[in-house]
Amino acid sequence: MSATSANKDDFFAQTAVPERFSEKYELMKEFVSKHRAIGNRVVLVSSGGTTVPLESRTVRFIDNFSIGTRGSASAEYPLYFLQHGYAVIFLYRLRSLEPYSRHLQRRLMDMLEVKGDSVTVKHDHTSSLKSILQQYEGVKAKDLLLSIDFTSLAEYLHLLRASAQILNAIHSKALLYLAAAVSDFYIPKHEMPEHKIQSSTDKPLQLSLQLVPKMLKPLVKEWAPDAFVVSFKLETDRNILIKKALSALDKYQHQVVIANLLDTRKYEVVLVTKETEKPILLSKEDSDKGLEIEEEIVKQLIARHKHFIES
Ligand code: 9Z3
Repeated sequence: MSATSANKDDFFAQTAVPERFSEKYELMKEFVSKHRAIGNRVVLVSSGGTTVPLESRTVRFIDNFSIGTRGSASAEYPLYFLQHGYAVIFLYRLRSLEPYSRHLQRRLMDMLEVKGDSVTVKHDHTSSLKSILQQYEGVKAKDLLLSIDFTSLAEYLHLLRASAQILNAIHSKALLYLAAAVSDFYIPKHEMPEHKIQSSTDKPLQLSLQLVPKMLKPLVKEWAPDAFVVSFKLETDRNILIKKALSALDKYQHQVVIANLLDTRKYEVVLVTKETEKPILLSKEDSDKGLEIEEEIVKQLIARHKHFIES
């Protein structure tokens, strides 16, 4: 596998505008302008992994580990803090976890039981289910959540650019929370076979991937220059994590990097700014009680975003 790099214009030129793009664009535009009119802040939460197709008529693709726990959990918390007046665009990988329904996805079968002719919720799950449904209904009634899906890297980046440009209309009231696990490598359209790669040639498969241009740069400089931007840095080596986070802040000049390690990401992150490094930890005890680290991450960010807007 070898890799060379392209610039962002090449990338967008080499990748077709995704299906249903204009419909999604209009939904985001309408959502932002509605919340702008009532003075709400809007947060874009990106979530889940991107695929990198190996064929135009895609049978195979490269993927990554992310199932969107961070993004889907985080999208719920600004809504818990309704007094902070946030609406959420949830840009997520299709079939990854989603806010509210994530609580049911793996447990639904254990929550229900058959009683005579009907299906009911088991007694010990009633109150948690009721609370999730109430929160969800409140969010729906106030139209505070817009979910937009993507699958491939190209779809994600086209939608990221569009949403950032749309959000710039609300200037500093926009918060971009980029938790999606985005591929660093891709195969440009003109180098991709149209049909399924054949295995009958007896030769090992050789792939040549290009480096995806770093989109944080145009995002901060051109697409949403007034927004509060939070990126995530994922590493597996603790020794380079903070250095890489600081280097991203220096290169892209945005506000915050949340640094996390693959193995400990649910219990430990560091909120890094140019001036500060703030560890956020979730104890085993709190985790056993069902608490999540995203609540504290979002609390911290809401406070910093408030300060950013005021200054
Ligand atoms: C993250 O670091 C997220 O916290 C995770 C969440 C993807 C680890 P899960 O979905 O995991 O809850 O299982 N996201 C950003 C990862 C990323 O692609 N960052 C790039 C990098 O580190 C640049 S923005 O270079």
